[in-house]
Amino acid sequence: MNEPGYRILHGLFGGAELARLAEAAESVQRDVLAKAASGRTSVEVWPDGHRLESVDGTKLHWEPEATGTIRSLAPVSHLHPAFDALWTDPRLTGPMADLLGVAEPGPFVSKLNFKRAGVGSEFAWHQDFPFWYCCAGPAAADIATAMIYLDDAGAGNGALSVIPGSHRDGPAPRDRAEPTGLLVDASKVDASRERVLELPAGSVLMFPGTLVHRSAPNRSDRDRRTLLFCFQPAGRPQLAELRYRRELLADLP
Ligand SMILES: O=C(O)CCC(=O)C(=O)O
Repeated sequence: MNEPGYRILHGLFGGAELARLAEAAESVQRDVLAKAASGRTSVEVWPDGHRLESVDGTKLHWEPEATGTIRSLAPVSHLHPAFDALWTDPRLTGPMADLLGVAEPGPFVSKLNFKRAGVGSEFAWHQDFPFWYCCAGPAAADIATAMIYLDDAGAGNGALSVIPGSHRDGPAPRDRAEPTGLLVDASKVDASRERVLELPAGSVLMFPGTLVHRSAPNRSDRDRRTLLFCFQPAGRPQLAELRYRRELLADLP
């Protein structure tokens, strides 16, 4: 991986194709909300109080402070063919093969983050690695994300921020007082190194699981929707086939 630990691909999607992906996000949201309203779902509450509801093979993560608004859906690619096609799109798989150092990247999990205007909540400083480690064990080191921007992202609508180079230090010390046990200890993050990545719709950001990142709440009047496609070497089990084993956090700092 290059020095800053992330790669930006400008203008990978655009025009009618980008509009189709954004429409797909809205159509998936409509279908999932309709099914959630039917009540035939199972609900789990995370230690931080966030509610996750299983609908149609996806976990619907509700916005904690905006009743009826979806924060994210994962996995999501099985819910729309336009999403599913992204797993084999050479514009993603080529750079991802380079990043992972493998000939053939395959799916681990897909996610749709809505970060809606006015209500999209924050993501505190974290690495994706601890969550993946609790599911995939050491194989989590071989997973990386392609984040596809469906809307322009700026400081005002909760653009993603990163700590360049943080991936090189491996798993970061976690905040032991925080209920999920998954967040980075913010007191140990050098916030003077924070870089807010303001990117136009159609961009793609690629980064490994150990890059420290966060995003502010979206208090603006502009949605900040993104698709996150997490790749790993082809042939390995996907997240949905694995069990979350919180006890594995004990292996990490
Ligand atoms: O969409 C964002 O702002 C953050 C995404 C992220 O870090 C996550 O989904 O784990």
